[in-house]
Amino acid sequence: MTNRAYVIAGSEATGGAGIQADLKAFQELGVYGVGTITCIVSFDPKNGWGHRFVPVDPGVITDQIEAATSCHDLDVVKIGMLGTPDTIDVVSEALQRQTWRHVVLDPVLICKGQEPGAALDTDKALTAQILPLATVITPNHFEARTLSGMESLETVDDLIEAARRIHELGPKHVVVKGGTELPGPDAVDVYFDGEEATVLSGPKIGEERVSGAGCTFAAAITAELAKGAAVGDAVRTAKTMVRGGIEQRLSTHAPFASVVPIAP
Ligand code: PXL
Repeated sequence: MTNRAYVIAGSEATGGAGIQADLKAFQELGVYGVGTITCIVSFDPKNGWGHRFVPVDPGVITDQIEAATSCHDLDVVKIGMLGTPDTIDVVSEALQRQTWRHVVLDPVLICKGQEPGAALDTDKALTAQILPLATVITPNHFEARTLSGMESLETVDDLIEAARRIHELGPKHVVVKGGTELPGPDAVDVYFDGEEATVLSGPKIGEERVSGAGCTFAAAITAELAKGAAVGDAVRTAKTMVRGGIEQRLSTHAPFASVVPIAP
């Protein structure tokens, strides 16, 4: 296991999403994972599993990044949940201290249980400071609508148009995930590489939302890129992995199941 992959993301205390899912996916795909924690999310079982969110002190985030990047030669990084404008400031600054072969951005705007628009300043900072550094971005339906400025995404052509618009914001490779939100029997993703749009589709596995699927998808892309895969191939492997992970999902005492990252 000589390839190393890096993730800067939040901790999610149930183990289903966040950096816990990322590091499992890295391990499954045979890369050595290095992680920096930006924030701690603990769903509250006494309060409808609502979000409890604590940001890590920006200085401590900087220290973690310093330790990770000084200890290892890292050239592929996944960015997951950042959570506050202060965190975005320090992560953006740290990313610009070295060159990266790939920065994979999972633009986590809100998590399950959060109100849309709850964090508008964070969304704006992410778009202004992190998006231009990303080489690959993996927005879900909601994030694609927000980032593209499109009112609704109902068809595959809408997903393609959203991917084109997000591409114009900086990232060379855009994967828009239709997920369960797009009407129809299939889960459809669109991969746009700046020239060509490729539609990746497979039957939906129920309509239930599964925690950690998006995290695992971007983490799997990151791991494959760390091993030297081309972006299109990495995206296809990630889709297969998430599909298997949803099929084998873990039911929990929370109102959502957890994806189980398993190498395809
Ligand atoms: O699934 C998005 C996500 C990412 N990262 C963390 C989270 C969540 C959703 O709950 O808590 C830390």
